[in-house]
Amino acid sequence: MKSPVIIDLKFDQEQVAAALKGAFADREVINLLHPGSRKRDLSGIDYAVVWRPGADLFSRAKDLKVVFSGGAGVDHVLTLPGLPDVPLVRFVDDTLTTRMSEWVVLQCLLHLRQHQAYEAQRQKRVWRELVQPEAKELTVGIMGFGVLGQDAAAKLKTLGFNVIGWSRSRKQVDGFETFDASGLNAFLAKTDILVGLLPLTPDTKGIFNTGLFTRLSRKGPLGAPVFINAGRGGSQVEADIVASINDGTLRGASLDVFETEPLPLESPLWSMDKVVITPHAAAASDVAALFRHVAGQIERLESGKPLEHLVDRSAGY
Ligand code: NDP
Ligand code: OXD
Repeated sequence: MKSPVIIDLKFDQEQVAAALKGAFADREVINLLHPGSRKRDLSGIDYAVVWRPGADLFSRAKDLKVVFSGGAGVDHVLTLPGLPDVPLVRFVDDTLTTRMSEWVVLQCLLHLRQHQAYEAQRQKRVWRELVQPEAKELTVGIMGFGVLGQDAAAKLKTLGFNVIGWSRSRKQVDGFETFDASGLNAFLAKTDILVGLLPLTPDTKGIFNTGLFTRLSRKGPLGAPVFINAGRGGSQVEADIVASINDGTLRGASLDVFETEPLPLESPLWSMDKVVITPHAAAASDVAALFRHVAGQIERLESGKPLEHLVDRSAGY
């Protein structure tokens, strides 16, 4: 008999219910957010799909063979108490990648075209044209040149931006200058718009701080550099972002992720004209696509093929 799949996703439950119709057609689905499944015996079940699961999931589901993350990032899964030592698969899918690239491209264009400054002028009914450099005059440096970073890079390049990438190991990607971890200073010195698409790991925690911002290029046509982050909030030091914008080290920022989410009401970031804020919504997981991906991986495993998108636990992503 085919093992059921446990679903423990703190997502919009209407979306989950709609996506579950027709998903996993040939196996039972146990949605733990259904009140009826609270007392269900979860022993003997092989698979769980999780995003901020209940604290007792792993003590109830003792026989899991694979854990699937409901998102691309797995920092929230790796820190779960009782996480079994089984393969952990993250969510990689065009639906998510495309959304992220849309967000990154949008933010780069907003800063290139000085949208925040025009918005401030609009509020004061000021009619004044600002300097208008071309995309090709700016270098976008992407920290985190993985699935999302490389797709965003390709799309930015078609708009004319010069794009460079930084990752732990050096990547060979046609058409892009790339840097490995040891090349950080050289990478930063060339970067006018910094895009963070890094996972949160012990190595990337707090990496976006004043010390790093001061090493960015100030030679671009807009002067001070811009910081854009949609990786994880734990990688940024928000007090440093605020101070760096106030003292001109940074020209502005676009932030989708925060040290504490939701962003606390008292955060000074909320009221800064030069900051664009979105509520961790750059690339939400499409639940139907997530279930297709999980079903596909289960099919692979059960037909003797290796799982894809496995997380390297020692690296933390
Ligand atoms: P990948 O694993 O494909 O890419 C991660 C990249 O970061 C890789 O290039 C990796 O280097 C690099 N990296 C990791 N650690 C370091 C380090 N210490 N120093 C230098 N580079 C490092 O992940 P994705 O591109 O799919 O996703 C990236 C992150 O985006 C996710 O982990 C998640 O946190 C975030 N995310 C945010 C969303 C949102 O809505 N805001 C939605 C989806 C994801 P290497 O290539 O050498 O391994
Ligand atoms: C993710 C996210 O990791 O939405 O997928 O943040």
